[in-house]
Amino acid sequence: METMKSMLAISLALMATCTAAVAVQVEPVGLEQVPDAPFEADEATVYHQDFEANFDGASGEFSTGEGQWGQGLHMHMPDGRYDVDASGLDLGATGTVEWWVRPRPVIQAWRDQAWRYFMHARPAEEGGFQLDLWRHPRSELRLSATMGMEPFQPMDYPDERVEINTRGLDLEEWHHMLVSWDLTGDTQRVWLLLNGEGHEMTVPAGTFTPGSFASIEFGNRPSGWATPYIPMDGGIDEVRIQNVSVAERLAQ
Ligand SMILES: [Ca+2]
Repeated sequence: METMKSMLAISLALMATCTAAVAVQVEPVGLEQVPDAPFEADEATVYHQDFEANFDGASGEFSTGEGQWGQGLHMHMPDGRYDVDASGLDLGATGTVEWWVRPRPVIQAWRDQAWRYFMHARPAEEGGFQLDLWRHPRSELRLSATMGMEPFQPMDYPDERVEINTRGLDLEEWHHMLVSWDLTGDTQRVWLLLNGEGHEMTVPAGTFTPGSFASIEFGNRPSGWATPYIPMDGGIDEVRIQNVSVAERLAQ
């Protein structure tokens, strides 16, 4: 009887795994236009930082220096980071975070062997919807969407992820990053675009429970993780957060 029970449990687990794998669909998409000027605040913009004047949120080792436009924030080894307090932002079931990045060219971050963290959208409630964007030689640039995620998960976890190969990127240039989500409707959608090209991931409604965010964090390990530092080591500029998804800006 115990054997049958455990066989049944294994079968159910396998079925659940297969269902999840089929449920996640990833399609290539592109922006109609990559931004070619500093962002203009529009009615959907809930946060904008160009690093041209005094700003809050940077901590650890950091300095200001050349940006994509004017001045940018340079986050240094080992603990430089930039955190946006998202608790007061009108950000929930839909949103877009975009910014420009330039890891220090000498570290060859787009093709090296290190684990580097680019962004973490930290949920207001523990176990809430969160987004993680990082690069690792085995995963390339990866955006994952989870309901809470512990560090040091297996490399093939979770199924709800989008990856972009970064090996061809120019080490000297600034690059446009965009992460977006829309958890409303019959399918929930999450996007990752790098220099205007990337992927749309769709999952069935109910896969993720929309919630608000405590912080949007850039350039190092997520706050609260007891891991060693995971520095991006380089510059960011023109951080913009909107409370709408990128859907209407995609090329048809
Ligand atoms: Ca700037």
